[in-house]
Amino acid sequence: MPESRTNPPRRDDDRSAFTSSVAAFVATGAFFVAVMALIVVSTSSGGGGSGNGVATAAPVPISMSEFKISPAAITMPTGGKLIAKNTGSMVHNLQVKEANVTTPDIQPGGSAEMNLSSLAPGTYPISCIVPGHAEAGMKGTVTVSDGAAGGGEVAGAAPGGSGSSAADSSASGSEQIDWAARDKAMADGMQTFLDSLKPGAPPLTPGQGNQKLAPTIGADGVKEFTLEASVIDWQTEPGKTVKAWAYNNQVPAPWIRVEPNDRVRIKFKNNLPASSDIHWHGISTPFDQDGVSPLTQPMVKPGESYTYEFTLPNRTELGMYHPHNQGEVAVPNGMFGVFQVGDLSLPRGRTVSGRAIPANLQVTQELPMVLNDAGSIGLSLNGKSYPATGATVAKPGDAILVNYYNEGLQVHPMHLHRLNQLVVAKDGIPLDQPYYADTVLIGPGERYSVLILPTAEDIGAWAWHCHILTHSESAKGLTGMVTALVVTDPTKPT
Ligand SMILES: [Cu+2]
Repeated sequence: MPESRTNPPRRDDDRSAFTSSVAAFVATGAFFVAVMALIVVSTSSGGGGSGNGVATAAPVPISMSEFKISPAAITMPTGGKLIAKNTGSMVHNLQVKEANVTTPDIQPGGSAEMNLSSLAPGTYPISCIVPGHAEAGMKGTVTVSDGAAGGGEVAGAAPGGSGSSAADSSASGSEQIDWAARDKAMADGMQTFLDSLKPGAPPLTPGQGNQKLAPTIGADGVKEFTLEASVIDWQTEPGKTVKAWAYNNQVPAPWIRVEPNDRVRIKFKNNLPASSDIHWHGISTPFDQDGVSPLTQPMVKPGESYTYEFTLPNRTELGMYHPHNQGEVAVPNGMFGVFQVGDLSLPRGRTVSGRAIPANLQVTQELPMVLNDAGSIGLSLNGKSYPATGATVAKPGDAILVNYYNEGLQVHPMHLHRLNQLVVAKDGIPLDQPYYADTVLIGPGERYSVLILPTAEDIGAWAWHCHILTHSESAKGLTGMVTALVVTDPTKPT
């Protein structure tokens, strides 16, 4: 952003540079809140005719968007119908299991009627059954009343809390958004995040993924790795512990790093409640090692083991490993890891968009950034949600190589403030024409590799987040897919 160039960090003392960075970061948060206000206004106008005097026979409207059902608690008369409207930007559906009714997939802007006349008076769960959407918040209840005519009625707070967003309440017109409370939540979350970045501060949550897994060398010289899958307790953010499906008790799974032409043997033990397998996504394996049961191998049943063995090609590959069997459950729940073969070749000594890349460029840190958005893990970077995402710390002259891996169900435009990202590879394949971008869109299954080259002009704590704003903002402040790049000032003690 050009404006920020006119506002360099102050240099009074070593605290003030940090404080001014913080101010910039907080100001960014305030901007997000303003953007969210606009979103709230625009979605509520699409909320589908509230203030309705619903006649007994008229279908009761309910709207679906990312990722909520509004109202989350709806009341209707016996013998009635719901009309489910998709006011979001993705495909959704709605299921009332007890009535044995599920709408077809509804495109954005579309709607579908649900005849719930089979339901006796009572309260029943409803949800969108597009994988991951219920977990992300698209669930609620329908209460069938045998009294007078029902109608769309908003319960003040949705069960579970996270679904009760400002959009719910503004759609009803019956409740005011507590902006002051939102400001406080934003500020408190930021304080927690910034405190966690102070030197010597303990991590906000126990457990860390992407730990490099050293091979043992078999008697035949093959590099051997052991991966054991099980359900574990995993803390994604302070106060939130989920049931993660994990390899070797970590999310993301261990980072496996090998070299071109290596022969590897991976011993897999399945302690999950479900059958599984391991697919080596983006890695060139022989057909029978591709890990797609029951196409290329038998399913590995709970309690069983299975061994993969293959020789890697003579080139760099940046892949991921995850189950293919029951993948839509297992992967969002945490079963994903980096499988890296060799080092990417970088555009050293080249000039891209007028900016010269040093011929002697050395990568000072290489970071996987694994994206997820569903299942028990939810909106996260490397298995953690803000404020537990931590920050990447660098100094001017460093070269940070970030490999994004999208193991989620949605696209994520990853935006880094101020510093452009030099995109050097797609899916681990070096680009003949590297390019700079401030926002890199990563679809499910994709990998993008970017170089970040901070200079002395870039000192500060820069927000780095998914720019689908509901992936990085909520009524509770910054959330989910948010981290920071902290460029320290080498002339100041830390
Ligand atoms: Cu996103």
